[in-house]
Amino acid sequence: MLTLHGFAASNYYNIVKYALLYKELPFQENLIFAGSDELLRVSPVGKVPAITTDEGVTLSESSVICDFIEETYPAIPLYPESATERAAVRQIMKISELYFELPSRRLIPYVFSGTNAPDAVKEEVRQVLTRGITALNRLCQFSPWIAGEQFTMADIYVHYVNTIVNAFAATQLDWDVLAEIPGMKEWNDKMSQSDIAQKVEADRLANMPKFMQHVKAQIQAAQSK
Ligand SMILES: N[C@@H](CCC(=O)N[C@@H](CS)C(=O)NCC(=O)O)C(=O)O
Repeated sequence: MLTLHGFAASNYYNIVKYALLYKELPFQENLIFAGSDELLRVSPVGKVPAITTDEGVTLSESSVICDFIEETYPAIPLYPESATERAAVRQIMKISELYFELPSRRLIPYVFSGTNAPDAVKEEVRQVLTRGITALNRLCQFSPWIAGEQFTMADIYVHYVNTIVNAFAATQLDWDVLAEIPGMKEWNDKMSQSDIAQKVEADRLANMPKFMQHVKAQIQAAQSK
């Protein structure tokens, strides 16, 4: 059986978890936080998520895992059939990761330590997000799904990217980033109502206290060095 390694408070973990649930694949979850030797054994850079396949192979990087799951278990598809349309789906995923998720993620340490990000960092984040907004405004269709008529991996990916944009960029920058893309908020709300999204969210909330304890311990360890 597939094993999904990581923790439910992670948005990247939840992308893969959602895809596995959507495809109705049996899998077990192995709770590991970042910074552990156990995680390094399954994820070469020590990041969540990672999976162990049925053959015992370990894989990391959410988009790589998404591709592997699709290619290995195509019965319930999450990508269109045509190569061009598949590339369009991956384009949305990649742009949301590079220009939405990663800049927003830069603000996480400030939120966790209860400090305000320096203006220069905020400005840099704002500029990258602005490029993301322009690109996603061109690419997202919301008709009714993000890449068109078919529900795809891009719907899952961007939904969990948006959790980071909302939780960190929107709060630190006092900027309703998603509102800059007409249709994004309505689509995002619709996404959060599915049974799978609700299960993933319930698991995330259940994992939060343990995760915050882990973050606190890491901050204390760093301060005592
Ligand atoms: N590019 C990676 C990013 C994964 C990632 O940043 N995961 C976070 C948890 S949400 C993590 O493991 N952070 C620990 C660290 O940066 O050391 C992916 O797509 O899987």
